[in-house]
Amino acid sequence: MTSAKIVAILPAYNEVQELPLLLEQYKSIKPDFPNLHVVVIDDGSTDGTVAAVEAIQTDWIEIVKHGVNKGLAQGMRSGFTRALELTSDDDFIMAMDADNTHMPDQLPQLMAKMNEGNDVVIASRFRKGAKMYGIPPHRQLFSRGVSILFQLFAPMRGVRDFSCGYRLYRASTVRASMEHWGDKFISEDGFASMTEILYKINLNPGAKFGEIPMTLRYDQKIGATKMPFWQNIKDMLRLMWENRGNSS
Ligand SMILES: Nc1nc2c(ncn2[C@@H]2O[C@H](COP(=O)(O)OP(=O)(O)O)[C@@H](O)[C@H]2O)c(=O)[nH]1
Ligand SMILES: [Mg+2]
Repeated sequence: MTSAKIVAILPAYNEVQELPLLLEQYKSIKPDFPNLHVVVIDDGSTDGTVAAVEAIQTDWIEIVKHGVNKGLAQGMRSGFTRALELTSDDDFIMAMDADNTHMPDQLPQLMAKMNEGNDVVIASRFRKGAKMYGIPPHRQLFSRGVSILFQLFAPMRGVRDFSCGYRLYRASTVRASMEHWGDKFISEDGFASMTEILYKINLNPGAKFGEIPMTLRYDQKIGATKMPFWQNIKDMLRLMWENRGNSS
């Protein structure tokens, strides 16, 4: 059991089929993390996602509603903003997909790695021991290509998985970046925002990144991916170019 306060932010857009299953998993780890709080950011879902979350009556799961769809980047901005209201500097902010493919029971591993002195710990598809199920070949190629290219041209010490959204952050680290960058902490509009967050944090003096091997249950995904594939490739190549050489 850990008494650390952890706020999990779950950006969600039309996840009515998967999100309730994910929240069930959160309920099963809650006894080990009594100070765990979950914030779902509903981004104008039209499929009943809001009603499904509201049907779960607990004081540790809340929902922030956008009303209209504003995109993943705005989901993350809203999530971090709410998480910072709920945390102080010794606390932690976790983020993951809401599509029941990321496993909340990896939280103890993330915490252990954090306690080695890291500021951000990434659940990584590219560490020995990672397990991946049901990922389409073109997506495997894409994420591996991103990992290889970014490590070559825009490396960050300790980072192999630049695009996976399942991460644990020190609240103080997110707060420092938000205070420094303001609205520009996340300036990307789309899925590349997840990668941009790492580059911005990497500019904090002494920022340290760690990774644990991820279990990715893409086979549990019922609905289609929300990632605009070709747009994301363009955005990621541009982001890599903008960050070439100036990271460590
Ligand atoms: N807030 C918000 N979240 C989104 C939007 N599009 C996707 N997401 C969420 O972002 C996460 C990643 O999307 P997902 O379809 O799982 O991408 P994949 O895992 O890369 O195939 C999921 O939790 C989605 O619900 C959006 O427009 N707004
Ligand atoms: Mg996903």
